Amino acid sequence: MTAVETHKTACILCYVNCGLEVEVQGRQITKVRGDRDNPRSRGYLCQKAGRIPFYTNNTAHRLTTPLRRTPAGDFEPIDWDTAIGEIAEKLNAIRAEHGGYAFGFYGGGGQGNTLGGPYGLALSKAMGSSIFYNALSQEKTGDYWVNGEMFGAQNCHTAEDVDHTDLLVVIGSNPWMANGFTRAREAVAEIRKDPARKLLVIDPRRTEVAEHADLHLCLRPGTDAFLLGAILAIIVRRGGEDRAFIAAHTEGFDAVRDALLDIPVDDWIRVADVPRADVEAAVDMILTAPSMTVRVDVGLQQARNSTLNSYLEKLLFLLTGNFAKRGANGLHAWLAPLMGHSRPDDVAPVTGQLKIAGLLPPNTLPAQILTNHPERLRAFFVDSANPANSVTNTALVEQAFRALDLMVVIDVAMTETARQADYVLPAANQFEKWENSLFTYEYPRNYFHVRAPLFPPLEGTLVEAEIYARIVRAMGDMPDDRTLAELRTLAANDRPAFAQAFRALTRGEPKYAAIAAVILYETLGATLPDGAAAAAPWWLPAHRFAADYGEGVRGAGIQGEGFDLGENLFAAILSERSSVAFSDLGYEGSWSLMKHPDRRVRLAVPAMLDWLRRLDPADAEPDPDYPLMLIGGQRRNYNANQIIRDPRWRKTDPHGALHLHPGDLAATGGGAGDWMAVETRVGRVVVKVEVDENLRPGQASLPHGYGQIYDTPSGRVTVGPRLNVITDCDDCDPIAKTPYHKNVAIRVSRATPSEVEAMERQAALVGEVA
Ligand SMILES: Nc1nc2c(c(=O)[nH]1)N[C@H]1C(S)=C(S)[C@@H](COP(=O)(O)OP(=O)(O)OC[C@H]3O[C@@H](n4cnc5c(=O)[nH]c(N)nc54)[C@H](O)[C@@H]3O)O[C@H]1N2
Ligand SMILES: Nc1nc2c(c(=O)[nH]1)N[C@H]1C(S)=C(S)[C@@H](COP(=O)(O)OP(=O)(O)OC[C@H]3O[C@@H](n4cnc5c(=O)[nH]c(N)nc54)[C@H](O)[C@@H]3O)O[C@H]1N2
Ligand code: SF4
Ligand SMILES: [Mo]
Repeated sequence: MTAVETHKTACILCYVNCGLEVEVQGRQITKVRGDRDNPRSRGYLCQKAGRIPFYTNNTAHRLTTPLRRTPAGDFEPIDWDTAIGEIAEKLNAIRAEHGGYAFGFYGGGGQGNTLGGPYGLALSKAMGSSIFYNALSQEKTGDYWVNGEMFGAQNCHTAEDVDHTDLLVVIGSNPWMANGFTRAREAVAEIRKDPARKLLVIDPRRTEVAEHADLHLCLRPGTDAFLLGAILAIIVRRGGEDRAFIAAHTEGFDAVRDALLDIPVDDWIRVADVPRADVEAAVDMILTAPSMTVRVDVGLQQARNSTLNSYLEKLLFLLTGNFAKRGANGLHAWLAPLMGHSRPDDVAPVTGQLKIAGLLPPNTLPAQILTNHPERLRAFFVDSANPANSVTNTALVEQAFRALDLMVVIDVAMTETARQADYVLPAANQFEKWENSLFTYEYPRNYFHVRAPLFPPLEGTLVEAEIYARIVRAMGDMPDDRTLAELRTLAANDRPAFAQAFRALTRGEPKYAAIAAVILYETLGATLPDGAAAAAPWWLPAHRFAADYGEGVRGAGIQGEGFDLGENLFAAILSERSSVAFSDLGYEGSWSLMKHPDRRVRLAVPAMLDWLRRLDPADAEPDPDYPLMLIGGQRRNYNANQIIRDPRWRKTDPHGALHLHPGDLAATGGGAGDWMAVETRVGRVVVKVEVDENLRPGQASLPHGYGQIYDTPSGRVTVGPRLNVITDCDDCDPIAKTPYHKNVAIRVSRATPSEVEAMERQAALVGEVA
């Protein structure tokens, strides 16, 4: 019997990354508790974390050898040296013949693993490429674009002080199911218990969090811009704006006020289909609250008028002065920003698509490949993402992947995306290596959590850092061994001298700057305690952050000056197993994080004010051919993006049911438990149907995170809907190209007898997916 060990780690099922204390026996996690020593999550866990052993314990679906596509279209196992050698050779040929635009990268991290990211990007830079897509650029880039305009950089990012707020406003997010901020259910329960604190929810569905609300504005799906516009208009008509805050900290209020005063308030409230009295009551709550924080997520950001929604949501807290103070919204620190900042002239070749925060939208990915344009995308790496399931229009995405000259997928399992690849490289999973996440969405105190492995890598797999290091080396891009050995010696004995030598090397040679992460891994990494080599790239941001925000670092309790402060910060993040506070800039710290040199918020964003003026109520009318409005990707109790590949992890909702309002279900002539066809202009999926009385009439919902395909001894099974089979790349935001997944126009009918038979056959096989 192997001994039971207790370890600290983190949950990887959403970007809150709660601290876990786990019991481990051999290669199994046998018990999961909340880590009370974790200062961020303080022992909290949601319904999903206890099911995390389904990610670690079942290795039946793990990849354990590199795979190469055969001419017949299936895969053959090959050894690592062959895989790395062939991939490196093909990359060199593409780089020499076509240059950087031919190479693209997707992913580089999921909800709990961002440590591979710097290595993937090093390869990208070595290829001379800046064609980069990830999950954020199909949900958050509208928000980032607005942040760039208002705060001066697209990686100025706001967070919420939920714990201290007097009024929590939740728009298009369901923290009860999706969390999204720390201790979500507890924090909501605390607000509910305190009669002085209030909760306002804006969501078409009576969500689990709306059940706790003091007021729920149950708007018509897709009409947030109208409702938020009307709310803001009422605020300025009443003179409710915070004049002192506006004068002290902002520019452009007059233009904003003029645009808001033009809004036909009653018409727009009618479009949103909420009682006028409720809207007035909401404004009363907002204007009387000593502090308010606004919490949004993809219910607003993947809804119609997405980028405009993000602008209006920010005006709500800015015009009322609920920014950079206790209980409000504020900018948060990052050890290193998760994304970049793009200039307005930074566009992709072929599509001319604007980059935002250094990212391109997956909605434009097929167009970047399926063309004869000389600068088209030819070689593509996907790491820690499953775009064949998670990106709009599955059929088109798969067609594009098959049109590439080279596609490499790095994953732990044979995903739907990996099935399209030329090479599949098996990674060690998130509890078999050093990892961290980068979502430091707290305000004003920020924590960073580096996790130590619980298990050694599964045999046959490699850690991402090692995979990319081997590729870069095989491409011939690494400095010579003597240079590396000298750096290693310096790193072990004299960090300031190492810093100098490292800087000299990377500043002297752009090709070494490109692969700085890999050089750190192979030099400094080799000297780090406990085999934490992969964490070496954090050394650079630790020094940069300490140099820029020394006050914040010391405010979080890490001592030192100059170079020492950076070293101490790096040592702290490496050694603290329950996460460490790395920055506390106080509530006023938002101003030092702003990037406009005068530290004043730009309230007037001309493109947004134009859009507001052009909003047309007719656009909110239902499509007669596709009359229902689908939440295309609802967060429920047991979905977690595409992370867990074992259907048994779900305690409920095994088939990923379609939810309909009882009246809408009756209109189809079907009943609960029937198989239904959901159709759009793009595609058709067949799903089981259930009733949900909390939906608005006319609104439907399908869950996010299903559609995994497994091979069983009795045949191939798709578990739950491949939702993006029905979504359309062009149904998206005009600026950021964010898909309008929360407002997908559909029609529903009963499935045909042959569809029913096929679905029943597959449903019977789900139990065989071990
Ligand atoms: N259980 C679970 N939790 C998760 C995840 C998961 O897969 N499963 N994924 C994580 C990730 S990556 C993300 S991005 C977050 C997303 O988290 P959320 O955004 O909270 O999740 P969703 O359920 O997609 O959508 C939120 C709400 O939008 C509402 N909605 C639909 N249409 C509209 C509309 O037109 N206007 C408004 N105002 N609301 C609308 C829906 O009714 C729903 O309540 O969840 C994270 N947490
Ligand atoms: N229609 C519709 N589509 C949506 C959404 C929606 O609401 N509706 N939501 C969108 C949102 S908000 C998001 S965030 C995306 C999420 O979708 P994706 O961007 O595809 O990301 P994940 O689901 O997190 O993908 C996780 C992948 O990483 C793999 N993996 C797990 N651990 C490791 C590891 O250690 N190393 C490596 N290399 N791989 C690993 C998993 O096997 C899986 O393939 O989906 C988006 N797509
Ligand atoms: S809130 Fe997110 S990180 Fe925390 S336990 Fe739930 S899924 Fe895991
Ligand atoms: Mo997401």
